[in-house]
Amino acid sequence: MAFPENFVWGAATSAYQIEGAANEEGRGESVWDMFCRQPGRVHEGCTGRTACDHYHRYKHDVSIMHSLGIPAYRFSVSWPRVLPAGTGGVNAPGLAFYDRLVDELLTAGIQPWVTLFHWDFPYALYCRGGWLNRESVEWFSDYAQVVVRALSDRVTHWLTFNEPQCFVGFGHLSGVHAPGVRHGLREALLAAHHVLLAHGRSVQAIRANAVRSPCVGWAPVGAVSAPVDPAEPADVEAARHASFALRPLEGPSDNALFNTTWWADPVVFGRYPEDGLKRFGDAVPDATADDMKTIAQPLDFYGVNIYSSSVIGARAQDGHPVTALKWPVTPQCLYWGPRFLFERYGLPLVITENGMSGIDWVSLDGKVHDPQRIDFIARHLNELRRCIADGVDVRGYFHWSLLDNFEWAEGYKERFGLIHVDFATQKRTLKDSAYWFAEVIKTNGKLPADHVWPRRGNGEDKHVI
Ligand code: IFM
Repeated sequence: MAFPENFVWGAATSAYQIEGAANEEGRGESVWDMFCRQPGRVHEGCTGRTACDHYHRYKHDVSIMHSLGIPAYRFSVSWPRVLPAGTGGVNAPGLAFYDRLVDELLTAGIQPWVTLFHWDFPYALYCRGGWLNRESVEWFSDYAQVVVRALSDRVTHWLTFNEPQCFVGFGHLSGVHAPGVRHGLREALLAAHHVLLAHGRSVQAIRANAVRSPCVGWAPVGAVSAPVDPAEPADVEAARHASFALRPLEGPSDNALFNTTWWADPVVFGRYPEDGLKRFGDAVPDATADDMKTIAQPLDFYGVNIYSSSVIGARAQDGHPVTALKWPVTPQCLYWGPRFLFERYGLPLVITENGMSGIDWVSLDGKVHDPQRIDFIARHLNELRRCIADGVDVRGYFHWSLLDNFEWAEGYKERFGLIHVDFATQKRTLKDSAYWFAEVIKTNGKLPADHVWPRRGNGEDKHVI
């Protein structure tokens, strides 16, 4: 069985993780530039200053996508590249970069999916209070307007925020991501409220300014759970409950905002969840009825980033495989995650990120053999296909990531790409998984139930492009 007709296959990246050119052509600083400068914050003191140098190599990167037959590409726009001070004057060369990128993609037959915010908040606005300042709502929607006016004659697919659970929770509560502040819950919840408002206002800005009819979503974390024993109704119910409950905090870098409902209930239902209101108590910001109405703008799809799930049930699970980043490999997350989200929120879903960090390097034969990534994708897609067959409306799958890139506080030690990047030379080498994913796309995901190893020997087996 293949995936549905018109199912969207793609790969995803984000601006700060790949673009580099941090000090070029008028780009302003982001909080990640600031964070990377602080000793001990990022593994080995790495920065996104050069990253994959995609700013200069985007044509090449698009040509690789084209050669692989990737039909859709999700990338983010860097707010401080477009508006160096976060508000006010537009940096024309910065905006022109995205203009060229969109043209290049369309010429290659690749559909652009544009994320407006993937964590690189303008430093200048951080100095004005950042997300704690209620003005951030208007700063963001003004920025959204600039981007939409520039690109929406060609771009139709828009996402507002990537993983607010992370940039608010890790950035403002546990402090392990930029801007690296360890606020209390009250301030973090205030920042969260402003981000939610900014989401709503930017959806309005997209719809009001788009030249071509827009398809609008977002890309939160899918903090989901799966049952240990799917045949056991109590396990399924426990997993469903856990998927929509606040999580117990397990360690010092945990953040209380790493859950689904504090974010998605306001966005879809226009209200904060009861258990959160109870648990967070008087740390919850005052939210007017108007605020909640603004937040709950109609969305065309619910994008969600799902990498893993907790596995819940009466019987304890005895261990599981892990990725290089030690994230549990639980392919059933792409069955139960979308299923539970669809049940609760009723919106068409798009898997906007899924993937794994592997121990990948260029072998003596010049190739990058990453059988575990192939197996990972195959297992996850099998689950996703089963989920769709059971009636869940999932419209697309974007692999994270197109390229190995700057993995935030982990620097360059984690490799999530379908394409290996040698960060010293910027040489791109297609991993086995890239060729295999190309087959997946070509056959619309018509995989056998077990995994498929890469097919070779057709003369197109050039790993280095
Ligand atoms: O690299 C990140 C991405 O920026 C957001 N989602 C998770 C990925 C892997 O950690």
